[in-house]
Amino acid sequence: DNMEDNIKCVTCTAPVNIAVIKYWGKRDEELVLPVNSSVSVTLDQAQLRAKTTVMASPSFPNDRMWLNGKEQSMDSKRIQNLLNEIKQWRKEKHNGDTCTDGLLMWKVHICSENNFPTAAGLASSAAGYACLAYSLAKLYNVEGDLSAIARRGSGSACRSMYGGFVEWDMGSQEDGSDSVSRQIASENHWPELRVLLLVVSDQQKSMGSTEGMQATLKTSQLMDRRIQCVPESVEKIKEAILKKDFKTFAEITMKDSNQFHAVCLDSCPPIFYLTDVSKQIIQLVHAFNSSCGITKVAYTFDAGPNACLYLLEEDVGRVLSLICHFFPPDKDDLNTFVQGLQTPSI
Ligand code: 2P0
Repeated sequence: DNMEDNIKCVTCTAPVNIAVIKYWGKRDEELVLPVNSSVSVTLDQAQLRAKTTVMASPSFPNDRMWLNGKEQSMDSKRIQNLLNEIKQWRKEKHNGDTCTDGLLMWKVHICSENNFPTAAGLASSAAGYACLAYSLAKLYNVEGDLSAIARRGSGSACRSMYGGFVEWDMGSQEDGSDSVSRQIASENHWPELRVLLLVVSDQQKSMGSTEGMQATLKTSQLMDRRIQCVPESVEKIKEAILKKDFKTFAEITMKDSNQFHAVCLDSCPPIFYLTDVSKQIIQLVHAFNSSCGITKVAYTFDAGPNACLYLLEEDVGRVLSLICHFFPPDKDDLNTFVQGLQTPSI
């Protein structure tokens, strides 16, 4: 971070968030404005995170970007919109006087990496764009509601700007100025709450979220009904979070996940994100809850087959052993693990 050395460099990390009330569908593609509000839980950065370094220098001939070591095109509209908006903030701060502001003329290099599979329905874009928005704001030394900037990169990214429990308010303004996220409760609010991520597949998903939601909005008749239902679910789950009412939290979470996958199935052609293994996990959770006589575990699935389970700390042991019993790791996984132990890794 030294302008005299003719390079300015910032590195940040950002966490993943998993929605319990899903975002699916945009009313404005350009501004990334959703058709419904959503609610999520931000995960601990110690385990899953994006890490982004942004650099600006007069010696860079163009803007360039790398994701997990592979160069990506900077032509992406989302990246351009995000970068332009941050630069606009900087201009406004300096009263539009770009001539004296060398930094705005310098090109940027962006390097981002995730420590988990990208595009496997593990919310990698959320952490990535949240991290990019935050790093660029630091680079350009601007302040403001960064959730609106992150949103321009990827809708769900605006929820990764806060820890704990977060709501992304869909807002009502045409310019998107009130489509921002805010914290419902902090990361210290419900320390007994745990998340288990069951990686069913780390392959890239077949249909990206952006295309998927467009198809659903265009073709699903059930989607209108979903849009009517969400506001009540949002209010109820916020109340359950504040009261630490796990049963209500869990039941709304599962219902919303199933409703989201129902509108996917109702799209034409239908969109399938759940696999047979995902469905077995759903059945296992319901069987476990009914054998306990109380809802102890909730599942939720994003635009991919991987399961996210919410449960309380006291039940983690029992649930993990149940999962390991019914879904034992296969031999190849074991071999990889053993080889991994034998080969020194960085
Ligand atoms: C969510 N998903 O609320 C929902 C649930 C996937 C299923 O937000 O087009 O990558 O970049 O705004 O944010 C994934 O959508 O989509 C997503 P864009 P994004 O987490």
